[in-house]
Amino acid sequence: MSEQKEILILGSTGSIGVNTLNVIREFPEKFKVTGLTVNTNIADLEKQIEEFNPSYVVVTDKSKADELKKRINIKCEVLSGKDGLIEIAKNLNYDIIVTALVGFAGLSPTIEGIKRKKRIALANKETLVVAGELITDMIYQFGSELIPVDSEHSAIFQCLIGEEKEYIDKLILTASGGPFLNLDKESLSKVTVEQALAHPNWKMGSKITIDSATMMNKGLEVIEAHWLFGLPKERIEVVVHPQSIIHSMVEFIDGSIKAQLSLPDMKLPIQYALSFPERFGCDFVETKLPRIRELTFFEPDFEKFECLKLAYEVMTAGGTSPCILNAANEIAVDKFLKGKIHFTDIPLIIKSSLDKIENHRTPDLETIFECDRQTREYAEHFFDN
Ligand code: MN3
Repeated sequence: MSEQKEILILGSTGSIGVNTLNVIREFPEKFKVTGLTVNTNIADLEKQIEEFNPSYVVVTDKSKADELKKRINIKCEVLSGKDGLIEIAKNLNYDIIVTALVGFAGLSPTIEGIKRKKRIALANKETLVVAGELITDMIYQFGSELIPVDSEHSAIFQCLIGEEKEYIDKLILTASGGPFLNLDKESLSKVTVEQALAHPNWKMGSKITIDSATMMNKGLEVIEAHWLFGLPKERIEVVVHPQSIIHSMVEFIDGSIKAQLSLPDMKLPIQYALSFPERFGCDFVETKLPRIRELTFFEPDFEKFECLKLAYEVMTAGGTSPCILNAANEIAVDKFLKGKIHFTDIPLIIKSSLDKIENHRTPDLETIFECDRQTREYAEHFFDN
């Protein structure tokens, strides 16, 4: 990859978006930003436009988009709304689309990138969770490239280089266990938003941080791994590894295990998704193993972390049930963050949604959108009567 690659970042002011720009800043001769998108944060976007000079930006919130157009003398086009996201993915010049939007919103623009045979640097795990079968079929059909940005999946992707699929015995996803690893199940109902947001190892957005505390994040990652690497859930294991130094592992049929290690820093998997198959020299992190001293591993507690159990269950059910799980979880996490429900209500709402909303076996995109809408509506009003 000697020539300069053009990059479109969906969700440029979130934690993955900002780290992607941190990587791009280090390699001005390798990468150029052509498009950026945000929901509402036009203050940060304005600074990004100033520094990276994209030709197009999208602000999903229409009034904020109008405000941005008025406020500055920018040389780039400003689009708005969800249509704007689709339009930029469909028409802008770019080589790599980094999908770092939060939640389900990343699906439609990702599909546009796939149709254009672009490299998808996938940071939005919900895309594969809700529409894994559709997306993987399309990737195959259009011959586009899907490179994981999620640190666990990047680790597995790196461990698999030079290996045949038939040599894989199982994938081992590591989980930090989150802030409540050592709390007993009874105390979980009393935890506060502040406690849940205090992740021991990773600094991330609030939605994914709550998902880490419930271990739903790992559940979503198991589903993501299933679609990315084509293995059944029985061959995807979760191991709690509180130090977050091993980002994940692959065990091969001869019993040998490969792992990928480093201090936790999202810039590494992001950079690899942009530079692959090359590696670029950088000094973002320096992993001194004698300073870490100790790596420990535990089995996850499926009774305490019900969300992780539910994620494995929807993989058996298939169809739109992962979509129901995801939509109910997004609503429940939002309610918890707003202080409206208890931490332990999150799996309760998800379980009830899975019971109440119909599972469609082989859904098309329309069915998935409708299922998502229905579930949100149901979960939103769960405690109303
Ligand atoms: Mn992850």
